[in-house]
Amino acid sequence: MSSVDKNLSSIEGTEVPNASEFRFAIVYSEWNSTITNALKEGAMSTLKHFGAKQQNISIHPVPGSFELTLGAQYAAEFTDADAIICLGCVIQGETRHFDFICDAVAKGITDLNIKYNIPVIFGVLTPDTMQQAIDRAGGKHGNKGSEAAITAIKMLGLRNTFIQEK
Ligand code: DLZ
Repeated sequence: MSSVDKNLSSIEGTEVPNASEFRFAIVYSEWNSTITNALKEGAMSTLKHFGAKQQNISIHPVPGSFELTLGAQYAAEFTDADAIICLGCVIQGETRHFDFICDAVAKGITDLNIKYNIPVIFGVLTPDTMQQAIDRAGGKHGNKGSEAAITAIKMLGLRNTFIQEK
């Protein structure tokens, strides 16, 4: 299914919990900063749209997407974040660097979800071209940073549902 069909940036009709009591850390890559800054802005404005308080959102840059895993681990260890949103953009190049970075960060972030038992959201674009990245960072395919923020809030809502039912 294409990202057009799964565009969570169209938030009407989706049930997103109130985020006013949640704390978030955003870890973002400085590589492809035009894109990652747009993802970060999308994430922040969406968190606030759903009630998150500015003082409950901490922002942490890392050099490249490969460093997102350790950046997120630091956030899990050293902040009181309920959820961590990782934002990056790895563009397919002529070498296998792309595969190594994408595989490593996907696995690293997956492991952090389990290790810390908190949502660590994979908001990493892996496009073939810069235009595809632009399209997904506030362009015609929405803003994947915004979608990552919604995912974080929904996962915290799910956590609270389980806690209340216990
Ligand atoms: C080295 C590299 C390359 C070639 N491409 C990207 C990219 O498209 N997106 C990105 O976020 N980072 C890239 N990097 C940097 C790596 O993520 C990492 O910072 C370095 O390999 C140092 O560990």
